[in-house]
Amino acid sequence: MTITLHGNEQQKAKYLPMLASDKLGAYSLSEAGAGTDAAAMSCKAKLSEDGTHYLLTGEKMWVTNGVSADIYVLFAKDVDHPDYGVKKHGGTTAFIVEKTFEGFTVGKKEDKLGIRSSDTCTLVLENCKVPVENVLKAPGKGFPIAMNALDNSRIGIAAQGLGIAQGAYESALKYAHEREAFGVPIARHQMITSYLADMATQVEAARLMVYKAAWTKEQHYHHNGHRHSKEASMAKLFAGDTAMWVSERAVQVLGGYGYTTDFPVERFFRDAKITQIYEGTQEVQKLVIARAISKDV
Ligand code: COS
Repeated sequence: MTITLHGNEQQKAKYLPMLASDKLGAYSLSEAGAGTDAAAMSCKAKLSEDGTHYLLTGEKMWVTNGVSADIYVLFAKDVDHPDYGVKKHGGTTAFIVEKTFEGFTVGKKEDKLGIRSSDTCTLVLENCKVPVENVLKAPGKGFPIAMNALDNSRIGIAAQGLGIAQGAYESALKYAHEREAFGVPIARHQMITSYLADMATQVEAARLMVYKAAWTKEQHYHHNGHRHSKEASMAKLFAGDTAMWVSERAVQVLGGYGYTTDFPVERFFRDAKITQIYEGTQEVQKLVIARAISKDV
């Protein structure tokens, strides 16, 4: 969670034990009109007259674990910050918000195609009262915190995509060796053999990209290496597409059975899709990669 990296000692002392126990944390950046274009967020924060707290107004969207969480790292624009209205992301501030804070409510819970065991919802802020000591780093310093968190979490989504692909591939492999057609296991029919070989290769390539991104991240934090934005986006892009492609092929290998809930591949197929969308769409990953490689010219 971002708090680990950006919180001050007081914030760490208060919140890390909570998160180490039974409390869940959530990250809240997106809004209805600010997904890919994160800097376009419209949630506002205004310092109270006595300077003790901020009042947050607006609505956040697509908050993973938003219903179950107790603590949120939530982004809003400080309207009194000198950069507000000057830079597009000007004034963006990261706040630690507790569910019990006055003016905070959990909004609509989404009914989703996949990842149904994790809730996704909106958060409604109506003059939500957040103490000034709950600002991460400093007012106006939130946008790099948000981007930096995404550099890290995209590796997590890449790993999720890899896990989905691996699960789908293993199900298809097992089924293809058990199911017979024309007197032999379907794994011995060349077309299925070809699918399985491609699936295995894609999964292996995705695994190496996830490991490379994780290694680059470690080099960045512990050995002064370059920032891992490009590697994280490449891993997420490749592993997300691999999850989608492999899980779709797995359904195909299982045929009609793959389309039913008797086998896990229909779930892998539904779950795979989100890895091409959240933590930044595949199109955003390409943007990040393209910006990074243009620096090499
Ligand atoms: N780490 C730290 N800081 C970063 C950064 C990174 N990876 N990437 C950008 N920044 C900083 C820049 O240095 C810049 O700071 P200054 O203005 O102080 O120089 C600031 O952030 C703005 O950067 P930039 O101009 O590149 O921002 P853009 O508005 O062009 O947006 C994209 C860039 C599209 C890449 C960004 O909005 C993005 O990642 N969008 C997708 C968001 C997303 O993934 N949402 C889904 C999950 S969250 S629920």
